[in-house]
Amino acid sequence: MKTVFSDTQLAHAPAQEISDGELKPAVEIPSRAEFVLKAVRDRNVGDIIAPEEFPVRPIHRVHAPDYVSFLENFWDSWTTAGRSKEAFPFVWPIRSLRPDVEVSHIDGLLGRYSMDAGTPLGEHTYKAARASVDTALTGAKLLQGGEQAAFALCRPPGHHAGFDFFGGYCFFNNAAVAAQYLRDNGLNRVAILDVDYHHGNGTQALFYDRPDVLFLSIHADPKDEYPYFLGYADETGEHAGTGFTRNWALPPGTDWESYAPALQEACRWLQVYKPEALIVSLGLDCYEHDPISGFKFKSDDFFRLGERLAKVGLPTLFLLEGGYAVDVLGENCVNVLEGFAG
Ligand code: Q9C
Ligand code: ZN
Repeated sequence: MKTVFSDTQLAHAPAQEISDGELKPAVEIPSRAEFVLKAVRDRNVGDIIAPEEFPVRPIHRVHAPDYVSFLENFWDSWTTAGRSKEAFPFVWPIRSLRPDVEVSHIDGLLGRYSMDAGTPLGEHTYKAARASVDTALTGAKLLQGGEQAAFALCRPPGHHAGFDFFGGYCFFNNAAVAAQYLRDNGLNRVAILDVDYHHGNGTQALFYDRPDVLFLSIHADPKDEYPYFLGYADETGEHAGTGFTRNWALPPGTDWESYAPALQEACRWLQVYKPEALIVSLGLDCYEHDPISGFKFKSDDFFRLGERLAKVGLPTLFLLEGGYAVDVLGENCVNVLEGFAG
């Protein structure tokens, strides 16, 4: 299986994040990708190739052009306002405020285009996020070229990012851009299975009213866990997309034994839907020692995850999402890929 990765993805290197009422060392850091890359090399998963550089068009198929421009121009506006360190939003146009007004100040724009205060932006965030999308798109292109599987080593991750907002360490929704790209290039039905510990709110929302992209997500119950405000079992799609979203919201402390039945059901939905390609939003934060998560996967369980996905028998694009136990991230990730490859 080929792996796609670009060093440009390392340029986004946040120092700190707002967490638990204090500024703490950031967890979505470049070494995540470096550890995964090292494991891919050491265990001979396959060739590692650089992504092709794509134009902005496939991103505009999923994200609002004004949002893309906001990210592109962010560092200029930020430094023009006299700031020099990382940015965090701190005010949002919720309910009784006006989301429709056009604000000028960067502090207003940060709130307009975000969902949380936990996602630092810096000088190189935009170019790293663009490179991460290029990696996802190159992976999609490998499937189109007839590969049975590919691994897009995306970073920063994508599944929390929506039509016009960033959050949850995500800026562009890599999985959604890849799915739309496959749709625009000849595939009629694409499925996304999100196994990150956190609900993929951005991906769900982007395809919520569409039957052509099935979205399945297995994650920590949002009543106990980020992103809190989406990802409940009663969210199943709307309009033409009714029935084409499914959520398995599992309790704190879930281990492989109690996870497996949800995965089994999700795989059955895939068999019924019969997509032409499967995109796996591969978070590794279900791991028992993940520093910000509460599930109990052992490293070996990631093999089983890969094995179960292989049984579905679809052309599959694995795309890295979360996972913050940095030193074992590579091992856990390659366990999935090896389990899949058999
Ligand atoms: N005290 C992904 O896994 N909340 N994003 C962290 C830490 C945000 C995770 C709170 C979690 C976002 C892609
Ligand atoms: Zn996650």
